[in-house]
Amino acid sequence: MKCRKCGEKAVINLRQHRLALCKVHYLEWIPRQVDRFIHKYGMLSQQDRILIAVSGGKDSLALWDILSTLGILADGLYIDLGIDEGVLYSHISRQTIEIFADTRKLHLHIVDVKQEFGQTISQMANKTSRGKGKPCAVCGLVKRHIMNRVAREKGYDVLATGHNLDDEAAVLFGNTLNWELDYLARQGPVLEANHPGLIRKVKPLFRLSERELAAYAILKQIRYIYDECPHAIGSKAITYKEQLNYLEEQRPGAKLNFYLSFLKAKKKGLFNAIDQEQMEKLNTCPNCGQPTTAPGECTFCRMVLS
Ligand code: Q46
Ligand code: ZN
Ligand code: ZN
Repeated sequence: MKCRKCGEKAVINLRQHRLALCKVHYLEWIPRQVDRFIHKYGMLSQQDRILIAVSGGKDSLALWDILSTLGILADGLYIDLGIDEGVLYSHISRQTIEIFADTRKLHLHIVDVKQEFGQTISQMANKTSRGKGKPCAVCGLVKRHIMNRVAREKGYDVLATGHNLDDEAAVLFGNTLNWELDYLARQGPVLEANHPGLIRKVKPLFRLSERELAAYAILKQIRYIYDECPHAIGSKAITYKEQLNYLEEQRPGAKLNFYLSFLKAKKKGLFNAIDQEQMEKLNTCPNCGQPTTAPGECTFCRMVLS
């Protein structure tokens, strides 16, 4: 297989784009694609102060690398969840990110959950009956709270995350299977801050697949943590990804089509009524200033500060 641009040996064949590229042209193609998506979906503007949520995995580090390649300055935020039972997941992730930021002279904020709140994610989860042994719901809540808080306190305009097409299509698949209208209304590559306690969120990699990003990270020699969080094992998201991969094999482009068709329907106003309803239901937590659906303290404040 030859590179379509220069005729050299191709390192990757992108079936859905009918495009084979060599290393040099692939490493040029990815940032150009991301630049195109940033403009097409109005994700970032020149004056924006950008914060990237980095986990140590290939996607968020590839995003940081790609934005730097495009000359877009962004600072990083790593949340140390203290998930170090068995495998040293948080410890290794943190080291990986610190090395990445140091060698490239990038600015990194670190929030250590245990230090800040006196308990790790697992300890918080164990306090709730639903979270025992399954810390993901609590973890999601804590991460969202910290991201919004840090972004607001430190004066950032936008938070960028490394969600890729596989992540987004899997979430959409799950939400569609259960017709979770509230979640569907809130899903998308650009989430405007519809409350003063929230930061605007963007996902510049949402049209690139896991495979495309892994190839980019490896060819660019980015050192990232290969292991997923141990709590991700056996999750629904992984099952949905497997199902979608099967579909993609039969019909290249199926994942992207699924997601882009959803965005089209959304643009036509399919979820406008739910959006409006959600906005009207929003209250402000008197303690942290972030939005909450029920009046009074938000779930985070009730759980962590009690
Ligand atoms: S980090 Fe947290 Fe994920 Fe680990 S505990 Fe679950 S939610 S799986 S993205
Ligand atoms: Zn080439
Ligand atoms: Zn609160």
